[in-house]
Amino acid sequence: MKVPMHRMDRRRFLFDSAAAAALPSLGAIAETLSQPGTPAVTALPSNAVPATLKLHPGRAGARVPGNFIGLSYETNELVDPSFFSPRNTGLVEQFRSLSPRGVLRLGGNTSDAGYWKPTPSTRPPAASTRKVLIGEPSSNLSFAITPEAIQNLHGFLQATGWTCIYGINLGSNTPGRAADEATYVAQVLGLTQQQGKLEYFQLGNEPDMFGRHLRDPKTWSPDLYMDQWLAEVDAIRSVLPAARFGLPDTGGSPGWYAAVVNRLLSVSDPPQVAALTHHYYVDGPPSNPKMNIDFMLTPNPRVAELAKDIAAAAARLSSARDVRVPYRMTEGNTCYGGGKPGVSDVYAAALWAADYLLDLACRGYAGANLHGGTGKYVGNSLGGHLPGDDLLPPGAATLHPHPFYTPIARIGDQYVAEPVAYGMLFAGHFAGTTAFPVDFNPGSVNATAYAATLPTGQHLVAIINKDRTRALAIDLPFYRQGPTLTAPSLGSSHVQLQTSTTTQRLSTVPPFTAVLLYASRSDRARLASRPAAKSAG
Ligand code: BDP
Repeated sequence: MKVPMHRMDRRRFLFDSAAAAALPSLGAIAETLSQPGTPAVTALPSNAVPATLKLHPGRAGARVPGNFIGLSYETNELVDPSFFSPRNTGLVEQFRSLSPRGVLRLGGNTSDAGYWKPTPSTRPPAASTRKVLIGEPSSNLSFAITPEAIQNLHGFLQATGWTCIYGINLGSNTPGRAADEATYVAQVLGLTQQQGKLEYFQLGNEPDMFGRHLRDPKTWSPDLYMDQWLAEVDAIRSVLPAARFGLPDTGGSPGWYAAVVNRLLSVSDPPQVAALTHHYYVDGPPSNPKMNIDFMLTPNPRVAELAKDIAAAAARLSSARDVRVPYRMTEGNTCYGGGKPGVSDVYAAALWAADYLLDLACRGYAGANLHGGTGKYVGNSLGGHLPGDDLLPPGAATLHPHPFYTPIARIGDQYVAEPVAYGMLFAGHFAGTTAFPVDFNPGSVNATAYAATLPTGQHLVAIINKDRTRALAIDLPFYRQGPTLTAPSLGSSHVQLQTSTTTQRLSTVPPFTAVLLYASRSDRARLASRPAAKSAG
């Protein structure tokens, strides 16, 4: 694993919660995992709760694309052409470590503030189309996107092996400028249908929220959005007929999917829809006391509701068009408003990310992009500053990544993988697999399980124990322990994703630990010889 561990000199371990003190043995367990030849977990803790797990590998579920893992960055990052550049080798290396072929989504609130500046003399759009009021009414966050930024973005994507979902301003743009920008971006990045780097365009970020900062809330509606979206799309298609689009990229409002699909089905010459998309944050803002570690790790019914609505809309569009329209979670993280210190930037966020991403994968999502980037630009997306900073005592800001939820942070002169990135790495083991259902009963323990078949036919199981105090006793014969996510406590910034070298069977998943388990050959042989019995464990 090339991802550097947290530098302990940052002393972010100050955020370790009381749970660390209550569980002095977990550190010892984590140590043990890294020692060759020793059993991963030696003794069954007395409080281990027995779990039952039945696997159904014969019932193929969602196919998890190889490019499932993604990151989301503010379009504002493009204002500095040296950021997404092949010469920014530290960032390139972090992307490559996270996934050999992920998807970078550019968007966020700032995507409705950027303007295309093809030549040095190009002027910003007229003030009437430039009105961007994000957060503070006085903020004007207009910024230029230049050809140099797009060329460097292409080099960055080539260096990382990633592709891109490119956000174009809908909130304060003109169709003509959008078409000029799209033409240039498509020409430089190349379309993925032709082995290029551009997956699709998205026009406008969270249009369901435009009534708060860009449009008249009294009249704004999905239909008005579609009028404006189609005007920009048509301008792009007139110069770039092969262009594909993701929409509606909403912040919530699942009702919008159906309205958008209705409208798409009513136009005579519909554009190519590459994906239906939405965003998800557990809750927020940082000042919200409810947004704590325990709430973050509690199963949230909104995940299933959003999945149900977007899957239904995608299915309706797919059957009407006779093509498969996928759905993707294009921007999300723990706490909106830039993340919360001590919640979004600690180990609990790694467990949240691992669980959330695998949940989406098994619910049929084509991918998920977790949001982050540079503190300044996420700050701009929120009106000019990160509200999480207001919660910190004086002088503590340097102990945290900015934004607080970012998977990859810039600390000093280095790019560092933050806790959320470890959860992404864990979940990334399911990329390229085919999920299958499980019946998992962890009793009253807060734990989840997911399973999939690798292209080799081997079975893979993930067990994520999010419980603060209780271990899970599991009985999975013929499975060996793979990468394991641990930390001294839920509030720790010292996260470990370690590969166990033990051949011993894992019988216990300690509290706040996530483990991947790979079937040994004997399991495959056993299942092959007993095709009717689709269960193991
Ligand atoms: C999303 C916006 C993004 C923000 C994020 C946040 O698209 O630009 O940075 O919220 O609040 O809704 O952290």
